Amino acid sequence: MRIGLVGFAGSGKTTVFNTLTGLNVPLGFGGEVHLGTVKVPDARIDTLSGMFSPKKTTFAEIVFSDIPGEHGAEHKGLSGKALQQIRDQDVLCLVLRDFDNPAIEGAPNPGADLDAFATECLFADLAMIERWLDRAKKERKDALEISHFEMMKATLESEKPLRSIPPMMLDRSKLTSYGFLTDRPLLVVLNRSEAHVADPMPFEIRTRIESISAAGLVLSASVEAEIAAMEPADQKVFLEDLGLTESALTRFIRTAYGLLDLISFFTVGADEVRAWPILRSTKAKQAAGKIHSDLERGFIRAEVIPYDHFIACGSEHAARDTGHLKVEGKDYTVMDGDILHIRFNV
Ligand SMILES: Nc1nc2c(ncn2[C@@H]2O[C@H](COP(=O)(O)OP(=O)(O)OP(=O)(O)O)[C@@H](O)[C@H]2O)c(=O)[nH]1
Ligand SMILES: [Mg+2]
Repeated sequence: MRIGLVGFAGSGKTTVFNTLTGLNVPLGFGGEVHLGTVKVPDARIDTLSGMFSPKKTTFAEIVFSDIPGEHGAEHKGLSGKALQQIRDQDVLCLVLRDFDNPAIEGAPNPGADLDAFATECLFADLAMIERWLDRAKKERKDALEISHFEMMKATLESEKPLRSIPPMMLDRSKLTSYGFLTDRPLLVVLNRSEAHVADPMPFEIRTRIESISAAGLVLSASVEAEIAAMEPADQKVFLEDLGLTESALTRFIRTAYGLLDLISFFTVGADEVRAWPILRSTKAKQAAGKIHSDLERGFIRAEVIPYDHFIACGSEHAARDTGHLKVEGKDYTVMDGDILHIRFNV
């Protein structure tokens, strides 16, 4: 999964990026896009790895991109280059400044920044759709496709993002090549000063976030950066002192997974124990395709043991003998924590 950190100059994107990835990219304005990969912590993988002692243990991964904001006297927004980089991401994470930054004039106004970002994305999508419609009418495109674009245009004109259109009303598989900005799942991070780390999200901002079908998270990047640099035992004490129970990374990943409706299935064996992130409601055959296209093409059946049953039985053998291993066909809906073994023939 790719998550792009975006937002206006000096909002704390690089600080958040360093905290999440454990890297140490220098702060300061502008620069290039930075990439960082993190493992998605999963205690179930730790347990399975302990049981199989495999040659390799592979966690699900998230690749974060730190996309710099635009710098310039009059322009406070996203550059064309940033917009292009945003289109490659699975999820956008908008970092809003809610602390005093001496390099930026004026008090923070995260609500206004959120509106400015939402509007900028909305206009970029609207311009793209209007161009498409102009061309489509000349070229006599399919009437159904035109009606879908008209509906998207009306949605944007009523100041709603495309992600607010329910799946049953729009076939998104036909839209992937456009990379619409307002159709990306959006996670809004309110980056606060140290004094307000444990305060809840202000009502006014929460309402705005809900109105654009996004998810929200509060953190203080500079505090989290300090915590990330500590020994694990000290981290816990420090978090508790602040009135927090989990690090930003843990909260961040859980929110992102929830937003995307992601779950994990597992494959186990002496060679590798591995977590595979998939969208909830994925069928067994498509899930097999995540492992390798041959497994999808030549899919015969899936042998499934739910994680909890596996742990209760203690081994694959015991699970099989006690009827906890189910044989499922291609249309089986894979559940979070399923241990899969795919039978295939190509
Ligand atoms: N007080 C406080 N300062 C912060 C916080 N997060 C970031 N800063 C400071 O704000 C300044 C800018 O932070 P960066 O992370 O470089 O901001 P950025 O969004 O990456 O900026 P660009 O890359 O220029 O778009 C730095 O001096 C940080 O130390 C925070 O949570 N609290
Ligand atoms: Mg930066």
